[in-house]
Amino acid sequence: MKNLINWLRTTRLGYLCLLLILIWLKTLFAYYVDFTLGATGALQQIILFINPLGISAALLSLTLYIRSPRRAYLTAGVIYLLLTVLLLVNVLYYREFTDFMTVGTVMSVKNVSSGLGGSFVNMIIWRDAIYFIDLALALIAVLGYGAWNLWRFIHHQPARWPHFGLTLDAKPLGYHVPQAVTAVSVAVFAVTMAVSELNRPQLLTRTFDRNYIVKYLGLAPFTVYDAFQTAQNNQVRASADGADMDQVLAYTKAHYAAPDPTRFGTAKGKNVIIIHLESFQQFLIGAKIDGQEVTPFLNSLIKDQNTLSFDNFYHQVGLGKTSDAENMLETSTFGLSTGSLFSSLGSDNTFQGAPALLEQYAGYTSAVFHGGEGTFWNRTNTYKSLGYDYFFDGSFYAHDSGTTTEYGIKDKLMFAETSKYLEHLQQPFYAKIITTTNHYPFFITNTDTDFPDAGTDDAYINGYFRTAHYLDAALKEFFAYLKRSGLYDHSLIMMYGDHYGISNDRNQTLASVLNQSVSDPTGDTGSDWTSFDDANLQRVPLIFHAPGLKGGIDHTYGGEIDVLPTLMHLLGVDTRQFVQFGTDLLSPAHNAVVAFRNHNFVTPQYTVLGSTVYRNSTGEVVTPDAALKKKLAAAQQSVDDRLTLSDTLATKNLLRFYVPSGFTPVDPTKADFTNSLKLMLQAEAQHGAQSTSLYSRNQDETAIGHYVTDAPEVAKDRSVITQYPSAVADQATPVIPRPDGKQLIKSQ
Ligand code: GP9
Ligand code: MN
Repeated sequence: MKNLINWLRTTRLGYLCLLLILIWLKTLFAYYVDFTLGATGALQQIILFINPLGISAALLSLTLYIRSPRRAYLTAGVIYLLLTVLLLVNVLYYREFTDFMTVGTVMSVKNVSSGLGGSFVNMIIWRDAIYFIDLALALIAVLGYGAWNLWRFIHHQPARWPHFGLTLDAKPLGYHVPQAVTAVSVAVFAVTMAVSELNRPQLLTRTFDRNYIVKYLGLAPFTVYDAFQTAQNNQVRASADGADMDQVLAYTKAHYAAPDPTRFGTAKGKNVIIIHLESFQQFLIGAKIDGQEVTPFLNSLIKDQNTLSFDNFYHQVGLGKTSDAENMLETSTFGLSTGSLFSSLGSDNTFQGAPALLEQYAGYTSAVFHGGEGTFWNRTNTYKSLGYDYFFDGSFYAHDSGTTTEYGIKDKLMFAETSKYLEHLQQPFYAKIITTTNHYPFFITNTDTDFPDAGTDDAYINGYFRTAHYLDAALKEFFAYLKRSGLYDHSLIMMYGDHYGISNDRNQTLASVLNQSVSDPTGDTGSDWTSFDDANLQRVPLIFHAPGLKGGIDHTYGGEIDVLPTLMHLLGVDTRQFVQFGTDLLSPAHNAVVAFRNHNFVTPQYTVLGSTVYRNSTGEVVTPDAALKKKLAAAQQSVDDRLTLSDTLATKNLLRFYVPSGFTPVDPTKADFTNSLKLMLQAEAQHGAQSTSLYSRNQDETAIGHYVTDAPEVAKDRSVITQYPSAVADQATPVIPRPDGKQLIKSQ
């Protein structure tokens, strides 16, 4: 034993072994504690156990070729540091996204701005010390030595270097030792690859999901593989031509679902107000904490006879989360299998999005409102590509201290401030309002809500119900305003939850609150919790409300991909020639197989997760007979076809080869979002007596006086919602003369 410790301490190979053992242990800790890799059977367990070894050893062995001992030791330390950072970043990322960090995500981080950084720090919990305690101690030692050396320098004493109990091994290694070590490491890695290929054929060519690749090959090979894929993607685009588009068109034409004629056009000509309910899951509807309804307003709205809502509606986002939801809602094409489509393709791809389609086929003006950083998820660029006329980002909102939470302006203020812009939009308008308060870390003060704490030992779950309650209260105020101002009579309001707020690793704690949740037929908690229960919780609300709309709770199975055709048909816009992968939820021909981004799926009867089939009504695992197998294979095919074709469309940027008849492709360079207010007011002025904005219809009177909110910031100073923030106020002045010379736009 003593000899072994000495060997580890005093030889180069020993030092490398030490680092290898440490990174191996850390990785195994992550595999078993932080990641859910789903290794089943002895073979998979063995692969999982040894897969961190080969690649780490191969990388560390490279330092054996460095002759200078100090440089070799330092390089090995740096490699160890990088492997640790890769691991830790993935642990944190996984905690939020239940997936691994991809090169695409890293590359788009500059677009995603600083928001994720803030969340990342919030993600760290005590046990993460395992990953960096050694590095932290080393850093402290280095700093300590630095200070000591300064003292020694002043006192004319020679410097001393930290040695961490190691002795630098100055002996150069024989010529063959480095080669032998590298060869053995590579061989270990090759064996893991070969065994993986046997156990899971076509692992890399089919890329089932990231979990699989990490489970079989490890984190570092996954990252390298992913980088390679990204580079390849860039090439793919260059190789595309019009013939690829024909294949997509053949599919979407063949799978077009004609609208139910009794529903088609029933909301024709109405304004569309889309409210993006951040991180809002279906289980919130009807849920109670301490006997109090979490969402009393939405609960009553759903019962209203003018409300059409769906209770088997799933989010289908991938890693792009909010941006994936937005992309599906506005294009009826899927997000990417990796990263965010908005971030990676939003600036350059050709889109045929809802704002442009509704403008060109139904005369809508479009605007999108988000009270945070405009660059987040590359929104500013992507919204231009989608054809939005105006984007009111955080710079158009009062961002005084106390008015914001992490991702943007607080929801109550968001709706109130949005209203003073909304009233200048030409009608009919298509307006999307993105809420943010109900976002991880779900923080809200007692001044903003008095809703009770759910009392679990998970602060995020407790906060989630409180922020959701706050959002519900904000919606109530906004609806009241819409009614008082008169906008309500001419509007179709659509609300949807973009994705989960509570990630899968928290669901068991959540289950104790939901107990026999309506959205989980099994009522599982604790040890009988399964992936089926997780899948059930991926339901999010989809709600349409308009005076005169035929309401009811619709149990049709569907997902975010299906919203655009549903909405367009309600508005009376024919979708036959558009490239859409979803189908109208109200159509008799609707495809009720709901595809998750990882190719798992849900049908009205079954939930298929990998190779496991669950019966929806009972949650039990079923072994399909021949007939069911055939049915499920067809469903899987439909899922794969849609996802694959949608991916081809996006990665090859195929829409540049297709222009629907009567459509003019969007020119994103024409938009000037920093001047959104100015341009909107100019348009209002230029329309003169023909202007259809609420403000013009009210004889140039603002309706913002109708806005009632109990937000404490407004109680203190109402100008928070009635005045333009100083950064954009000059866009409303000087007063713009109307062409008929009759009246002037008044600034508020
Ligand atoms: C806030 C949003 C946050 O609107 O951008 O994005 P998410 O983390 O939910 O994807
Ligand atoms: Mn979101």
